[in-house]
Amino acid sequence: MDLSHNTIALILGGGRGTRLFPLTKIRAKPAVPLAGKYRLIDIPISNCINSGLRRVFVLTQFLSVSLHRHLRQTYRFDHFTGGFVELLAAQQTVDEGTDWYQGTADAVRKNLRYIDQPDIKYVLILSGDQLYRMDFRDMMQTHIDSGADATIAGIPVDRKDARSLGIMQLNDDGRVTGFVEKPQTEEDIAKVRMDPSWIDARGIPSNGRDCLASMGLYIFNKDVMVDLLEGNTHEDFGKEVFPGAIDSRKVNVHLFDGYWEDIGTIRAFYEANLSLASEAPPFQLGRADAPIYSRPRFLPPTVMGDNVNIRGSLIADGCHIGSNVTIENSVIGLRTVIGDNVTIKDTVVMGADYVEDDRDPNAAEVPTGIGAGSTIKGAILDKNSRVGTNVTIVNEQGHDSFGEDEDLQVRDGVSIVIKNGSIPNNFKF
Ligand code: ADQ
Ligand code: ADP
Repeated sequence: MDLSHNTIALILGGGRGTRLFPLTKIRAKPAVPLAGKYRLIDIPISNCINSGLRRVFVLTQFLSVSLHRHLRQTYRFDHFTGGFVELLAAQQTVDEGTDWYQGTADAVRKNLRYIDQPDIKYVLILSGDQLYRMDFRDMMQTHIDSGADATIAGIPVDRKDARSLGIMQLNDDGRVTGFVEKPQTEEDIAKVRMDPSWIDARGIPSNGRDCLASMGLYIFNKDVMVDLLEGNTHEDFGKEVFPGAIDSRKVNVHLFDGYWEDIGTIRAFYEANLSLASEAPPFQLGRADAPIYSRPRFLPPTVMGDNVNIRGSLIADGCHIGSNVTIENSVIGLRTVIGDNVTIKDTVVMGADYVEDDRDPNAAEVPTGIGAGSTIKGAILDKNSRVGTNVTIVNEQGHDSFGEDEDLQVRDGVSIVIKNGSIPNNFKF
């Protein structure tokens, strides 16, 4: 199976970015840092590369400088492969109406001219905020074997998870006969639930799961996709395109049962980062046969002082960690500076873009990183944030909100110091 010539991938890089706010306050969602040294976009692009697919468009709202730089510096294919990773930003499109992509289908429609090339036979549509590893060649094989017009990747889920996903009903041949986007009532779920024995019969232990969810990953025959999107105003694949298409088109499912997480909300993003840092991570970033790629950097190894206790954590390159420091179940991103006597638990520290020189007379009062004597628990510290000395961020009272312009905010119960945010010495929260 060779995807290098006839298939193009479109990665949906995010709408208005409200669910991951404030991490998306000043950057496009695909550029949000993940696991200390990657960015969200590295996951779908790595899956494409590891599947032999090297023609990739990333659809995003803003022409984001940092995202563009990351893609340009990371994904360089030699010109004999014809490979590229290119950004298509909503604000650039010339279509009348608003600058924004109105939804996933609208985003693809507004870029049809880039996809509708004679040598392209298939279009693979991917989500930009999921953590998983999939060989898309397997999915393409399913698609071709079944002779479908479109194939949706599907995963068995239980009823609790069904409410936040597109749920499909299939016939015995694997053809989709019902599709309900995010069914909210038991009645709606009952309309599309599957018999668990159907799932078991296909070699996947159902373990009580009786719903089949769309993973938001689709393969379309290009002509069918153009046909489904042109001449209408359908905004979303899940809400409108698939529910409308399943009667007239042959839509099939490719079953998947590996690790797969939607990390498009603060809570899910936070938990996925911590799970990668756990002693038995459910997802391996560095699997030799299918690694997750990121920008190569030439950073020195991390330096640590005396009596540093680290448990279940990821420590990226270029960090300076002082003495008497405890780090538990946390991610410590590139170039993080941590002072003496600091305790960090259940926290995602994204790191910094530069290391500050403390001899600089113009240096800010609070340098980047975490000052001596501080305790941080249950937090995300975005890039280049500055936490002073003797600061406590534990949110014991369980405050759940702060203004959108504050440097410290709480979302989904997670304290967040925003990018470039500064927390003064002795601050307690
Ligand atoms: P959701 O994740 O809720 O459900 P959606 O918000 O449409 O769907 O996001 C899908 C992907 O497209 C995400 O990566 C998102 O960032 C991106 N996206 C959203 N709006 C966009 C826009 N205007 N421009 C560019 N990108 C945009 C979908 C399906 C469900 C399925 C789940 C699986 O609709 O059926 O179960 O994904 O996660
Ligand atoms: P984010 O993680 O928020 O997307 P960026 O990638 O935009 O952050 O990085 C922020 C900073 O990194 C920029 O303000 C800039 O100073 C610095 N930087 C890193 N690489 C470069 C580069 N090649 N050219 C210019 N600035 C760079």
